[in-house]
Amino acid sequence: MADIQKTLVLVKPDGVKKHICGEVISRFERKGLSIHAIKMINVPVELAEEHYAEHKGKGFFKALIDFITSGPVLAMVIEGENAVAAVRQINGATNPLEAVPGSIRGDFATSIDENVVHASDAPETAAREIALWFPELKK
Ligand code: FUP
Repeated sequence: MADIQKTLVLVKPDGVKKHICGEVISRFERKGLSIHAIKMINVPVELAEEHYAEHKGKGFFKALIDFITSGPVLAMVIEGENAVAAVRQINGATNPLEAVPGSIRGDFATSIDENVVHASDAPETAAREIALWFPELKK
C-alpha cells in the first residue's frame, strides 16, 4: 500500500547562493514528489538552534548555526510516496565526499560544512521539523 509522507527540505545558504534552488526542486519533481509548501526565509538563531538541537554541545554546533543563519534558506515541505527516504536518496550522503555522483551533494558540494541541502531523517523527525519551520500549516 502506498505510504504517502511529508518531509522537510531546506536548500541551505550555499545552495541559494549557487542558484541551484530550481535544480534541487526539479530533482524532487522528476522523482514524482510534490511541493506541499515553500518559502524563502532568513533563519532566526532561535529557529536554527531548535532545528539542530540534537547537535547541541558538539564541536561543530556553532559553525552549523552560523552557517544556516548566514543567508536566505529555501524551506519546503515535499510530499509523496515514501518521501522521507526518497528525498534522502536524492540528496545523497551527509558528507559530499561520500555522496555518489548523481545525488545533489555528490554533484554540487565538496565539504560537510556546506552540503547544500537538509532533509528530515525519519517520519517522526519530519513531523517535528515541519511544525517548527511551517507553524502556519498547523490546523
Ligand atoms: P543530515 O541528517 O544528513 O542532515 O546530517 P546530520 O544531522 O548528521 O548533520 C547535520 C549537519 O551538521 C550536516 F548537514 C552537516 C553538519 N555536520 C558537520 O558540519 N560536521 C559533522 O561532523 C557532522 C555534521
